[in-house]
Amino acid sequence: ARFDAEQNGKRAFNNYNNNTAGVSTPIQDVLVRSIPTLVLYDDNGLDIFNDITHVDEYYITNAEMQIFKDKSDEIAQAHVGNNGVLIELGVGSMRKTRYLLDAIVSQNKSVTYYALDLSAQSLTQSLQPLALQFPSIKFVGLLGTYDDSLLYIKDHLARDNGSTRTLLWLGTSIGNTTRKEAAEFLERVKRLAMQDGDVLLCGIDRRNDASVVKTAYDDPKGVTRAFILNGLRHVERIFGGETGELFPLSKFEYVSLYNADLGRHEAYYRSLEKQRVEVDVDSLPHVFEFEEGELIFIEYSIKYDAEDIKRLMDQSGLRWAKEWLDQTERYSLHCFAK
Ligand code: AVJ
Repeated sequence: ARFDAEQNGKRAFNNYNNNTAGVSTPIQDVLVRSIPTLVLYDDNGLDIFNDITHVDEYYITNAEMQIFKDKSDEIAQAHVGNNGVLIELGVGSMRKTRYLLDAIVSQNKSVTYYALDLSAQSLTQSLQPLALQFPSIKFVGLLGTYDDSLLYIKDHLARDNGSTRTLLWLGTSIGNTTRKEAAEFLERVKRLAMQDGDVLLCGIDRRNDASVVKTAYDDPKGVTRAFILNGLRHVERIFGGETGELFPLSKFEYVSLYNADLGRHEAYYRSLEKQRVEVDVDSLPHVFEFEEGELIFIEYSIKYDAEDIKRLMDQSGLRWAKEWLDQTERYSLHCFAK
């Protein structure tokens, strides 16, 4: 299944225009316009995100890695069946997946590993070295969106006698959608891709100190800033513009806010001056006008405490089974069961 980022981006950006289906996020009781978060994840954005995972201030990656390093034996023992199927929603860098695969192989289990991603390039880059390192594991790449893959799993991965599925949704990817959307997504995962006995291992960032979160999303080296601003380059391409032509960096900046009450980091663009951006939408000329200082929403990174997780379980119908914390207790890997 192929995902057409250009088409999707265009469709979604159109909503921004009439502000109906586009997200509106209340900031100080003002509704702001928004650009779909997805524009951050073009090939260049995926590369910069990979750089973020090497930034010390972005504690999330190290925390999750440490959990897999310490707990993979236990996880593989209890939650990966022999002749089982592993399905990772979004492959990312696979640095932590190695620990789990190591444990599986040393327990002499044979598994098939399905890795899903939006980018063919990152699927190939991630899976090729793993296939060499773990010859006893069968690797299959799935190119497409989460929802494409849930349907694929439902239709093609009929579960034969007794083997179980272990789904992985790591890296606090859940944080990019609202709490309501996250619960709805988990409900679909449960309904379409899980059967009794299957589990979903879900890596989720906790509601940490505001200063810790703030530094993670506005790091001193500016890697996060580069990641967010790259979204504007992608939007320009979607509109057929040249680099820096429609949204020059002299006229927009990155704004990072941590809303501790709501437990979420919010990323915005700020228009540095009053300006008009002229584009074509479906071959018709269209003008976007921005006020000086106007914020344009681009991304949530939503955090979960124990109460939030409980609500997520109530709303999705999944059953909470277990959790593992990293040493700093900032991050948790949850095991949800059907
Ligand atoms: C890919 C959603 C896990 O929200 O922590 C990192 C994306 N944005 N820095 C996150 C992101 C800015 C990241 N996720």
